[in-house]
Amino acid sequence: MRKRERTPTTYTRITHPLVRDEKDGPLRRAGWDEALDRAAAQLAAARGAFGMFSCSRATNEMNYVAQKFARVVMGTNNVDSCNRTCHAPSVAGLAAAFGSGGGTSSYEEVEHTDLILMWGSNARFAHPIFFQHVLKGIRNGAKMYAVDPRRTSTAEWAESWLGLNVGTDIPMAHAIGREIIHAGLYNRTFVERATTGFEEYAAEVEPWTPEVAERVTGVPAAAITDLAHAFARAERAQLCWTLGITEHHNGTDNVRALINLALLTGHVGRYGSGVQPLRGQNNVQGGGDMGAIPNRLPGFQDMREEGVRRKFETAWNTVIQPRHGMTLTEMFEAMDSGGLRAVYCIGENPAQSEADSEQAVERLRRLDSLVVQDIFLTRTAELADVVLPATAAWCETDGTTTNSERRVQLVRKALAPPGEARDDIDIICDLASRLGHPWRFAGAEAVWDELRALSPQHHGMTYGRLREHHGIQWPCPDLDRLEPSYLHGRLWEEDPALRGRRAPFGIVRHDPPVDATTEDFPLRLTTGRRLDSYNTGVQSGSFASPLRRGEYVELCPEDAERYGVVAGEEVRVTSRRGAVVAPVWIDPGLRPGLAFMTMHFPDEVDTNQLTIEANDPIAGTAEFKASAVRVERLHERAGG
Ligand SMILES: Nc1nc2c(c(=O)[nH]1)N[C@H]1C(S)=C(S)[C@@H](COP(=O)(O)OP(=O)(O)OC[C@H]3O[C@@H](n4cnc5c(=O)[nH]c(N)nc54)[C@H](O)[C@@H]3O)O[C@H]1N2
Ligand SMILES: Nc1nc2c(c(=O)[nH]1)N[C@H]1C(S)=C(S)[C@@H](COP(=O)(O)OP(=O)(O)OC[C@H]3O[C@@H](n4cnc5c(=O)[nH]c(N)nc54)[C@H](O)[C@@H]3O)O[C@H]1N2
Ligand SMILES: [Mo]
Repeated sequence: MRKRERTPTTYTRITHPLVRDEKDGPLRRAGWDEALDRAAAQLAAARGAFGMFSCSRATNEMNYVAQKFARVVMGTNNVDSCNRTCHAPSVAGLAAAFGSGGGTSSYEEVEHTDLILMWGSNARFAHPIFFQHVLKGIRNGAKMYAVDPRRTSTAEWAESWLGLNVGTDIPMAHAIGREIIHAGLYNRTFVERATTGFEEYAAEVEPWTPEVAERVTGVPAAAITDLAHAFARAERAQLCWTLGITEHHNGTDNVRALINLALLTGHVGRYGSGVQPLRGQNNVQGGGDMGAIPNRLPGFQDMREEGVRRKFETAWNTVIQPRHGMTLTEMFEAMDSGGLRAVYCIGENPAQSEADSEQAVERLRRLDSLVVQDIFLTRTAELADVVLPATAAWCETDGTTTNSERRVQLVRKALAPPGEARDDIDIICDLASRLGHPWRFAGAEAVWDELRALSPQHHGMTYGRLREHHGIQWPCPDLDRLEPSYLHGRLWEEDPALRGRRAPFGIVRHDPPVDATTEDFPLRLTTGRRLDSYNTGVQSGSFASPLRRGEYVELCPEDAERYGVVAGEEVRVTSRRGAVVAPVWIDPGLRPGLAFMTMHFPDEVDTNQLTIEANDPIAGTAEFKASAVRVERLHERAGG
């Protein structure tokens, strides 16, 4: 257990390369040539056992070049990003239902809809820009429903808050689906025209009466029925979700259960109606679109298809592996067996962001070589053999990023990078050159134009047009017109020849969280975000603010009383994997039995020592949202 330090850690920018001469020796300053030579030699030695983590904070262009490095220079599809820890289940679930992994609507449509269902999402804190559109929608008359175990800041704006037990989203969704069917409110035309598997779905949800669901979810049957009727009767509805749905051992099943509700009611494929996962880091959508994922080439094209492979092989003058690479999760597992011996980590901090972080750090230590390219000296960088200082994508480079509504937008260089820091793309190209691939791009636009030639859904988006239209949503195959703001309008076509593929209902079953609550671990701990801080705190840890109050374990007043603890008191929080010390915060928006912590202050309180590495078998995402813990007093109070 790490001792809690009272002074918050701050990070400073890395301004020159660093190398380590011996495995357990210190990092020392090096010149660029020495650092790059060394990184190249180490990666060359690990061919066949190499993996790359790519940065969802950086541009599309950088992600395109990074995945090309993995595939062409290192000959592997082992490339992944933080999408694995957050929305991989959304991409998998959407792709299974609709054939593509993007959210179906646009932000503007949220302003012109009748019902906004925020499911497992604290957008008021985590998606404040999107939330402005939600507020406009509410002002225009939309009703918002919030489904979240905590009465969050988002829920404060809702017509109705459904405070369900953690990990009971499938019972909740199934009960809503059953009620819609029994009340005769489902959209027969759409179900018959555009979906498959309705009978099987209706049979699957049949046992979930509102009363049975109330017993499992803890939400009154009347509230479930009310939401079912409101959702089905709404002329237009937006179903938005985030990590409350995906960060579970069955996250993909959860996503399918929500998509089922949109299929049942026809709330998809029309202006104002759709399903939207609000993505995580600013360019995690784009990183995946650029192929920085193990199962897709740029433009979400599958390398198992020969035609696709041929196209890229010709363009890149290489051989593409015809099978999917390892996910981030699988790469960590392969570090145990020696199947993965070298990692090139660009703009990720897995030493603190992975579930069961102590195990993650041990695995990173065991690598033959770790090359880290970041803007700050993170805890992951401290473990590296070579550290390469990069420019910050959002203010020191040119390029594009893609947001949750699939909109590609330009970012422009506004500041000079500090010290010897260099552009991510230039660093990758210099490494590629040392490994026999003399790459050079005349700026970000040249990279983008190479991508446009290979990805039909981006083909029509020249930099000129992106400038002219203030960003363009994909798909944009043509240079002379724009597509509608929403996807899958074809599902509504009467003519089967025009309609395309039907969307299947997902037949999924309730499966409670892996880490069971027991007498020894009676509290359900869920983890997440606050408005004032960002992920592992690397980029948000350096400013002082009265809002940033550091880490706490948040409990409801009843539980604080039950465990004899008071606000501000330091307590020990223990799970089956580790223990941390944190002060108590009392939050009346929590229900008895539920505790909350963030992931923002790992240097002071390493929350991920508590979380469980129970992964979704389809997407590989860990169950960050459900661990079992106990809370104990550290000191006996006098007279207490
Ligand atoms: N300020 C800020 N903004 C951020 C970030 C940040 O660190 N700080 N990080 C960015 C990233 S990478 C991401 S992925 C997004 C994440 O954005 P969100 O997913 O909105 O954020 P979280 O707080 O992790 O989780 C959302 C909600 O899930 C609820 N929840 C927990 N368990 C369950 C459950 O079993 N069922 C349901 N229905 N809900 C549950 C929690 O109570 C929480 O309110 O935010 C992005 N934006
Ligand atoms: N307990 C718990 N743990 C969680 C979660 C949770 O809800 N609960 N959520 C998970 C989720 S959704 C996510 S996304 C992960 C986040 O996990 P990570 O991505 O590992 O964490 P970040 O702190 O976002 O790290 C981003 C890194 O990118 C660097 N960076 C920023 N811009 C640039 C750039 O332009 N170039 C380069 N080279 N580097 C750059 C930053 O300095 C920082 O080190 O955490 C996961 N872990
Ligand atoms: Mo995320």
